Amino acid sequence: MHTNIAKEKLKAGETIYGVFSNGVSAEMVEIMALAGFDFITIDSEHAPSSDETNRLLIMAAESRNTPIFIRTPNKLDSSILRSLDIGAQGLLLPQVNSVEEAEEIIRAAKYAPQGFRGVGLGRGADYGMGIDLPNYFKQANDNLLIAVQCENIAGVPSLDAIAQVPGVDVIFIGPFDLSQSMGIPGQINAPQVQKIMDTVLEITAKYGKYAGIFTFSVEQAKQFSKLGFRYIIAGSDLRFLSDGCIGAVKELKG
Ligand code: 3PY
Ligand code: MG
Repeated sequence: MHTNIAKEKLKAGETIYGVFSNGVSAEMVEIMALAGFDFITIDSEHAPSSDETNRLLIMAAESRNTPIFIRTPNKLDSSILRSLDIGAQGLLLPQVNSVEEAEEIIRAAKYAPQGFRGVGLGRGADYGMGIDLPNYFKQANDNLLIAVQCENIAGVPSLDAIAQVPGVDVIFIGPFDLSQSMGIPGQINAPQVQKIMDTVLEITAKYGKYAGIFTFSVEQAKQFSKLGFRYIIAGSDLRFLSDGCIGAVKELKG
């Protein structure tokens, strides 16, 4: 089992910067890892990648010593279990709007005593080869980095309780869906959206958890870091590719 270096960095006080893999490409995963991102998150909520492909993307990231997480397509126990069994070191769960949902996620993701994760001993457990079984369960629980998304106004009253759930490490703002749920889609700098960002920063600080957020802009990522966000996803492979293409064509053709 690989040590979750991204989680270690968080614990050591660093801000970690990640990137979404939406291109379903092992090569792009390797490039992002070699560039030095702290972690990569396969976006199986939005990208057309399923477990069969995800396991290859995970192997690509591991070959470049970079932690790789999965944003699951939903909050089902089976999606959580399959992502972990193929070797994801962390999860990002969309639309977590109640304490019950957060508790169920932890039950599905952690072995006893914290939860009831099904025991498969697949690739995430080195196929059961050479592992010290009694220690494995604890190590797997400790290694995992769980981020739940705050991206719906309906979940905001539950944030305080969600942050207190043991095993929830990060509350991660999805600014686009959050603003959409407030009737102002895409207006991520609107004061009412910013107010919820402040709330997430306050609540995570209060309970010793980490605040996370997504942005397409490197400039904004730096500002979020200054505000206290510690787990920042700054763009995606497809976005970097499209920016690079647009820039090159502009240079060539004016
Ligand atoms: C959102 O902005 O809704 C997100 O989920 C970003 O990852
Ligand atoms: Mg979202």
